[in-house]
Amino acid sequence: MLCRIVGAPVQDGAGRMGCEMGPSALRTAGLVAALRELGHEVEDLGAVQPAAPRPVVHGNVALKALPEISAWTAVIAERAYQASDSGMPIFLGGDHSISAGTLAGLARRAAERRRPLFVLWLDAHPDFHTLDTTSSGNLHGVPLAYAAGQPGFSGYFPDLPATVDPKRICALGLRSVDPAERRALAEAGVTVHDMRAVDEHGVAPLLRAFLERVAAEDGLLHVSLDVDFLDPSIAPAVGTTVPGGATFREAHLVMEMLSDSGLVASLDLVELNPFLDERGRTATLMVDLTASLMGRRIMDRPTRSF
Ligand code: 4U7
Ligand code: MN
Ligand code: MN
Ligand code: MN
Repeated sequence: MLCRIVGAPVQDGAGRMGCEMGPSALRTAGLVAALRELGHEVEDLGAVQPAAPRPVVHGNVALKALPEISAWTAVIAERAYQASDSGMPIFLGGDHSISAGTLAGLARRAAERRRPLFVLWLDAHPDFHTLDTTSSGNLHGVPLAYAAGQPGFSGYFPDLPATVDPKRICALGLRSVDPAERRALAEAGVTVHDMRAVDEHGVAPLLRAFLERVAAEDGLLHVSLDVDFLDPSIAPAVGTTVPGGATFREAHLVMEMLSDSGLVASLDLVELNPFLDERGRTATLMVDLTASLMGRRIMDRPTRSF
């Protein structure tokens, strides 16, 4: 498989600085070597360059860095569209606002190919705020709502040539959902598996049911992995830690099942804040999880099925 690495060193969408060092830390932790060891060809497309922000004013005075994130979204969307013309793009964040751009570009690509785009959102949070409902004003909390065509982005974020059907989104690992998000997710029909569901059923049947839907529709699957999907005890390098996250083995199992499915077309690795890491352990874990997703196994398995 040809892996195409795209850096998106965005940090203005998060509440604190540091995510702009994310791509660098993931490279330092050996991402490219890990992919090559698995037999993949790797093309490093370098970093997306920020575009000049144009002034935008919005009624929600809490919003932070709206002109900057709007400008980033436009350039990332264009790059994501280009990078998805062949191989498997891997986007290195950057805070999660980069997914406004990656999803916009990938949705455009999927529409052009007449294939349905599915999204697996691995995160403590659904990031399903609109510009009107966010009270923190941190725009890493809005990308999924934007890409899913929720109201109120028009004129502030780039217009979407194609949206992601909310019924083709599965959010897994949630444990911090704001009231406005809860309502919007239910109304839009997003599949939501919170940590309670993971505790009750285990991660495997929840993920398997979603993968079966993707396979049945011959979909393209995008995976967006927020560091805070993981429990903070194993992944401290994130600004928005929430206790009770995925364990080491739960996270690897998700990646291994995704790999076996053969359905994953693109990946975001986001929210890594290297300034908060402990001797690179979170960056290393993110690279190891990516390796599991790209075929690394403990033991060979006779049949590759999910
Ligand atoms: B992340 C939050 F209030 N919902 O809007 C908000 F809980 O990309 C968190 O998932 C957003 O890390 C987290 O600020 C965004 C908060
Ligand atoms: Mn997120
Ligand atoms: Mn999160
Ligand atoms: Mn976060």
